[in-house]
Amino acid sequence: MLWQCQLLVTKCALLAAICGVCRSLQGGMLFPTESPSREVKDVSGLWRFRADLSPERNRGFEQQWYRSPLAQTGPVIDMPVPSSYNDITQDAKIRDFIGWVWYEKDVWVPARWIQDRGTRIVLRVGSAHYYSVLWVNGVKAAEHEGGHLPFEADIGGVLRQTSGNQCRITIAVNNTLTLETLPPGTIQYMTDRSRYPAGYFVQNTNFDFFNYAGIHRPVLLYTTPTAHIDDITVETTFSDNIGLVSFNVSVLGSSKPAVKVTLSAHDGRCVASADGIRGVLKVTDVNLWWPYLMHENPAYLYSMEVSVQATAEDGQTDVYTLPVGIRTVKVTSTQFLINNKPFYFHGVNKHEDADIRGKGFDWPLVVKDFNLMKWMGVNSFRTSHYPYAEEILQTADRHGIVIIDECPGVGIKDIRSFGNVSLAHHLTVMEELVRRDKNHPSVVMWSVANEPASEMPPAGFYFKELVSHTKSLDSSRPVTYITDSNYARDQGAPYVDVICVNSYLSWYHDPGHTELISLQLNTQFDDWFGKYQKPIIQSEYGADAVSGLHSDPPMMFTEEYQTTVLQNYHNVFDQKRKEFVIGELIWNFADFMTAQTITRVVGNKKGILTRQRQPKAGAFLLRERYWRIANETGALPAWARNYILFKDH
Ligand code: GCB
Repeated sequence: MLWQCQLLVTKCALLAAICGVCRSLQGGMLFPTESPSREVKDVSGLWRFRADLSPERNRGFEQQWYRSPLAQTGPVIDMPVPSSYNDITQDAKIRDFIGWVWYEKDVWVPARWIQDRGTRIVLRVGSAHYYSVLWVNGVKAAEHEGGHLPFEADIGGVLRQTSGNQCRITIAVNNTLTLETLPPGTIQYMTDRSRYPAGYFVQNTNFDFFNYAGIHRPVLLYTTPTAHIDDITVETTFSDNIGLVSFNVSVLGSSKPAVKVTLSAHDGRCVASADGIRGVLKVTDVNLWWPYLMHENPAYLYSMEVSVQATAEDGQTDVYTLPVGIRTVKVTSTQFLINNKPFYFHGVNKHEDADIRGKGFDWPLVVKDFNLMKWMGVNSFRTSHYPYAEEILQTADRHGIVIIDECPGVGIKDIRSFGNVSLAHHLTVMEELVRRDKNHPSVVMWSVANEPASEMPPAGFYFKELVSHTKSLDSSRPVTYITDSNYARDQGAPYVDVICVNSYLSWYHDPGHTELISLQLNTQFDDWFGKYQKPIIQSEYGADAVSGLHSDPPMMFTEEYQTTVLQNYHNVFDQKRKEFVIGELIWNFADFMTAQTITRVVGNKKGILTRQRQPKAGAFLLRERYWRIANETGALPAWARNYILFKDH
């Protein structure tokens, strides 16, 4: 209670106190890139850090820690950004901390940015978990709710009015979850004084990953001219060999901007151009964006340069270049079509998760993961259970890996989380997600939640609203939410385009009895298809395997048991993919950290790779299977045919 109140009180106080020279941005969410008119300065790196360990966790606000350098109000430690803070120290209090933590960094802002009044200076946080407040030189600049999406603030005004080039950035981040946050959680105070000391509380959640917190993605300073491109929306289609790219450009700071849009091919050749804030570009002999292993030349990206010339008085020009993949997505009652060809998801579920850095963005990890996925013949993944870093989606665009883009609606199990406040927040998060990710060709479907308690009556209304709102934001992609095979009386499934089902046969049900998988999985598929006549993805299945643990005949937790479960599922998939099953996503790509419970041995071990990305037996099984499936479709590029046979293992 105290926690929720404090969070809300702080929120109201902040809203009231938003200062005149800074404003939090409501418009587009273009990824900051450099161009002739834009500069980017990465201010990630080492920051100063303090967890507010006071009993109410609000000493920082009472003492206004943002007003002076953090080191003046108490001890500070080094904290890398981006990274979760939890696993950085040797202190269990920091690992398990709940409440406000404070980050601070001094950065130099180039003098010309400040001197030139025509330059907008924006501070952008890629993501911070969960609730954030941002100050610049002690002046409040932004606040943001939600742990997996970016937020930014125009800080030019405050820089010009305060101390000039050197600027002190302070960010307070609170990981407290409530019934209305996404994901939801509750704080439980333990009142039995014979067992718990005064004030003792725990955070309860209904999701199965560690609630890592901190500044998880890069912090960037970037500039634009004051008259600038705020947002770009593209939608693509094609007919015969003509590609069509409709675009819509939103410009701020200029009443009558002259907008020019040019589309260039890989070799730099301009293939289409148009004037105006909206229009359609026609590309003859189009190179479509194809998924990995579906075409000789997958992941073709055009470059769309948008150039905005403001009115004569200010004379500014802003330029932004967006990669554009031309492709279509359609769903029939039994198929998922990309560019009108059936697409079968042979993929993985992932987590943003690794040793030491937790959920902190890390390029070596991203590149390693894409190399592993391509090695295994993975053509798709789901961003279970929250939006991933934009850099990951960009990498997927460039490699042709298809994405089901999921919002953080995971663990919605309490009936009180189906209320109006939660729904309003969920809709806002979907808006932020679609605004951020709408232009990625790799993103082919929105997932609005994972395993909500969809049997509860309010779930029907809740998901009808969510799905229809998401469709109103983006009509070009199907919408789903992930259902649990147990929820036979699912209230939300009628509204989605694709049924995604999670099941753990012979694991959570009938543990040890892999001989039942075939019967039960057939029943599962026939029931869902019989009821809704919509294509089905097995969006999770798997079994824990502690790497190096063996037993034959297989026993639970061994590598042999994991492969046996997989094989039994695969036999059924091979029948049902001839009918209406359009994909299989293993749970999980890699082992990952969870809260400490009696069912988790230092985390969830359902990875086919260890947390350090070393393959278990299941990875080799899956690799053979995925390459074989890709081979069978007949669309495999020449270089990859018989890859499995000739490639060194
Ligand atoms: C699920 C959840 C996932 C869990 C997984 C498991 O159904 O969607 O978050 O980690 O099961 O291993 O229990």
